[in-house]
Amino acid sequence: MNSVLVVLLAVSPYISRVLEYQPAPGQFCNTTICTPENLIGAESSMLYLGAYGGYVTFGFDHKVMNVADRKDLLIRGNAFANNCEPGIIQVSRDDNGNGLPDDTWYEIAGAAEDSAETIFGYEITYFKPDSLNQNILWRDNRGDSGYIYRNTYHTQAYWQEDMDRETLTFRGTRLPDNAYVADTSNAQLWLLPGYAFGYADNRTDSIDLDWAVDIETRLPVRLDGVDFVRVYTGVNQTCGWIGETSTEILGAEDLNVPTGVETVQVSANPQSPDVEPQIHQPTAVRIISGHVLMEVEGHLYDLLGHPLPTDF
Ligand SMILES: [Ca+2]
Ligand SMILES: [Ca+2]
Ligand SMILES: [Ca+2]
Ligand SMILES: [Ca+2]
Repeated sequence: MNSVLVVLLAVSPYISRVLEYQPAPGQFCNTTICTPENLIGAESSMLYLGAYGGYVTFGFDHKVMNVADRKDLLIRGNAFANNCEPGIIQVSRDDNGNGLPDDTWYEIAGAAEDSAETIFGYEITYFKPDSLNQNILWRDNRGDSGYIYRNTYHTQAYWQEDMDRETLTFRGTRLPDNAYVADTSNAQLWLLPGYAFGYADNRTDSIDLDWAVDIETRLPVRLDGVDFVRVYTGVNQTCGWIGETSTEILGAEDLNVPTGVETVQVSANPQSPDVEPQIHQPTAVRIISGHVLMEVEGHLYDLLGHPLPTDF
């Protein structure tokens, strides 16, 4: 073989792009934590999703692989003990290859999947208030209604001001309310314990892609990897003076991509350095028997660029 193959491996474990962002109304709308670019890279910071249904969709510079017997994805939130605001995680493959999140979505089934209080096919509509300093009315597809109430701590508009819409509708799974008041004798002490696994902004925030299910049938699906991840606020609950429950996330990480690997040179024939190099982007990163490997045009290489024997 007389060619020199140079592989530029620009694999970062962190979010590289945000494709969609639509917060639901809430007390941090129209603030700096409503900036979707906050999620990108190793130095990512907080993004606010608002009340039930508000979401963000993001991707990486590679397909996040479902590595057998390992967790695959960590989504960072700002939860701490008894302050969990669980966000539901969805994943998708770019099946039509257009780089856009317009393919079939699957949902990560977390600890509340089998709860009798979990509602599938939940739909909520928020209504733009007549003036931006008013509470925000919502109605759902179960005949209930309520308000996202304003509080004294946040005085800006709770309805996204640069949005040219009169209503805002979200559809998804609604998790059981997780908040309760521990002490009514003094100031209300609201406690929001987390679910055991499977949600964002919930303390235990790493997931296995093996937990993905079909959104309609709730049956498990087998995904070898995903190109897009979506997180949406999963509870519709208001907690007195602390206001609406709203998921925040601070970034995400592919747990099976090593940090610090940016460029890899694959030399099929190091003795011929004058041959015009070919630049290839790896199509996947795989972990086989504990080894991190790149796949380029169907061939596997280690992270030093050495081709692996075909019988590896
Ligand atoms: Ca896995
Ligand atoms: Ca697509
Ligand atoms: Ca929140
Ligand atoms: Ca939070």
